[in-house]
Amino acid sequence: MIHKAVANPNIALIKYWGKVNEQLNLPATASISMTLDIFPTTTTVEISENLNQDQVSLNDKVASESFSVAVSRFLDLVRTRAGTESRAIVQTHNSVPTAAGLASSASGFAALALAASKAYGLELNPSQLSALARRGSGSASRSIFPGYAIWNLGEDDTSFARPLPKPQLELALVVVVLNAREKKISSRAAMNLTRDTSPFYDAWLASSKRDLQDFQTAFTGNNFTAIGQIVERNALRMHATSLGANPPVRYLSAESFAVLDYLEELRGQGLAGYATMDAGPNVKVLCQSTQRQELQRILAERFAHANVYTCRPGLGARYESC
Ligand code: 2P0
Repeated sequence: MIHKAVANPNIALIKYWGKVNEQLNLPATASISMTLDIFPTTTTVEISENLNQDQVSLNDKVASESFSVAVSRFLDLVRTRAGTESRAIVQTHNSVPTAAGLASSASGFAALALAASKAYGLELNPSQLSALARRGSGSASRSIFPGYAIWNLGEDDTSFARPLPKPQLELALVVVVLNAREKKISSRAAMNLTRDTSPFYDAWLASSKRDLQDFQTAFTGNNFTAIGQIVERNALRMHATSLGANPPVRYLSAESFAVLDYLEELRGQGLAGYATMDAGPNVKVLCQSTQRQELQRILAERFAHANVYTCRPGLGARYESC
């Protein structure tokens, strides 16, 4: 039987940047995200008793060695829990355009966790599913849930995400893809290097804790200006601690800052967008939903070679039996 699951990417509004346990992907700080309504990953898992190793494909092609190994290691976790050694055929499709520069590990491991746990007969509640997805990629723990999610600290079984109540505010993101090239250093390597070498890392941990509290106050109070300011400063602080690493981790480009400059100018004109950036130069602009199309238009006009997308809070991971 083929088990199919679909999951969407998420963007952290309060970032995860640093682990206390690398093997288990246990975060050093809690994070908050928006699951997007675009670019789903669809994954099917079919157990086959005739295979002596997993067969993994990505976008209809045999997957690379590193991708296949990551999938097999993840399936090993599921197999251990299920008490079986049966191998599986895994097919993954990312709908994110290669030019989008949006990480697919969050949607990918969320979809794989759901499809694989069903295929191997595990009965997991959403918290357990989130904790399992976390083992593949930390940020995947948040893509299990629709809308907004908070991923808490904890031990192996207790570090999972949970949904945040929907705010009255209708928020959106405008994604400005300045450069879709593969990042120079993976976020996994960069966050470890930052933790191990940046003199600003402890300050990041302390400020991130405050940002999280402030964000929750602003979010439950539907205070968009405060939400935007906190989100932008939290992202810049993540990049600041990374810049302090040795060697420095420098993800932002001059053009990323040009977008930030322009957003500041636009805010002065009543078009309110706030920036957040991840492990690359691309800028995601948080705004109120009513202004998303105007922001998309004006940003696409100013940064003419960029691809500019808009999205809103989307669905969590879902299972479709076939
Ligand atoms: C986040 N990022 O909170 C942060 C902000 C990138 C910048 O989570 O090592 O792929 O697999 O747990 O989740 C990207 O890192 O890292 C990430 P692993 P992951 O979204």
